[in-house]
Amino acid sequence: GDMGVAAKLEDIDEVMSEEKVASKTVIPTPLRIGFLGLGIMGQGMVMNLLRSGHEVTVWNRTATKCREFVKAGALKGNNPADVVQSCDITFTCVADSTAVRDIMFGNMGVLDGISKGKCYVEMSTVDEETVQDVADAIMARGGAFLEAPVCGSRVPALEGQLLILCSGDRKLFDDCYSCFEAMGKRSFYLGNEVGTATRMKLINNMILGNVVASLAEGMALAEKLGIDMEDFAEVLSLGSLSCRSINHKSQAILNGRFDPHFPLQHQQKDLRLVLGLGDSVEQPLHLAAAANELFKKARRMGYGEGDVAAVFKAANE
Ligand code: NA7
Repeated sequence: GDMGVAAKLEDIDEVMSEEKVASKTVIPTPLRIGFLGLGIMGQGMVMNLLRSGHEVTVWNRTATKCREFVKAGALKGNNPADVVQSCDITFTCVADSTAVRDIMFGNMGVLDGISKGKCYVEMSTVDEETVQDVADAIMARGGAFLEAPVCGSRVPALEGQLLILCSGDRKLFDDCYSCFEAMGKRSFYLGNEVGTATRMKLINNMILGNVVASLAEGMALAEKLGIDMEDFAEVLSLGSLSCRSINHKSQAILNGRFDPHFPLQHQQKDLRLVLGLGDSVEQPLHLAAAANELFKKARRMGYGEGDVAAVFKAANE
């Protein structure tokens, strides 16, 4: 292929655009904000809350991850209960339902800090039963609950460009306005029924998982047929399939770079959860079922903490 274009393609590794971050004008709520979970997503989200002038108290299971945020102006909570007690609205964004339940129901967990009027926003993507249990427990103590799973990975989180899908307490959604402005490019209120937002998020990620699995198979086939991979990635990026996911993931596969933007184990979790949703209404999901097996294999091969693009390793065996 053309050298100039090929060289440019190598730079497509997703980098944060300072422009997108700087162009925001958010008027921060005076409410005190708590944030539990400083993983790949939480880190970007908290930085944008701080940058826009919110008062944020953070907590993470591995406490060392709090340091950078305290330097950037955050307060540090000793445990989830402590954060909830000292804040008006507490957000959580952690790995999976085990993490959500530990933080909620564990010793000095969220529930120990909830009293009448406290607000809790669950931003992790977990199964509906867990979301419902969390919502019930919060509301039984007089708290308000909103589920707010997000679409977007590491870079959109850093840029404040997430899509925030919400269902639950309408007033709480309104009170989150400036926080959602800081973290997202759009937020949606999808109704008061718990589970609605998670369902939409899971279907979005099902399509994403199918696309990435298909890309991985396509690139594995191309390699076996002796097709020039750089040319192929370039063709993909110039054709109608060109989008952030295809472009970034094809570059990751090409360069064998699987540092996590969206951890593969979370993609597999989302596929597993969406297959359950399909079950519940007898909707066949042939492609998602096949993609799930491929991601499962990649986990088994040790790529769970790597990027979703590492599913190529399973496809290319
Ligand atoms: P990461 O980068 O894998 O981060 C996971 C976070 O979850 C991290 O803060 C972990 O704390 C925390 N975690 C995991 N297990 C536990 C338990 N048992 N108790 C407390 N905290 C826990 O995930 P992402 O940021 O990419 O994704 C977060 C969510 O958004 C997820 O649902 C995605 O599907 C969407 P640690 O630092 O390991 O102590």
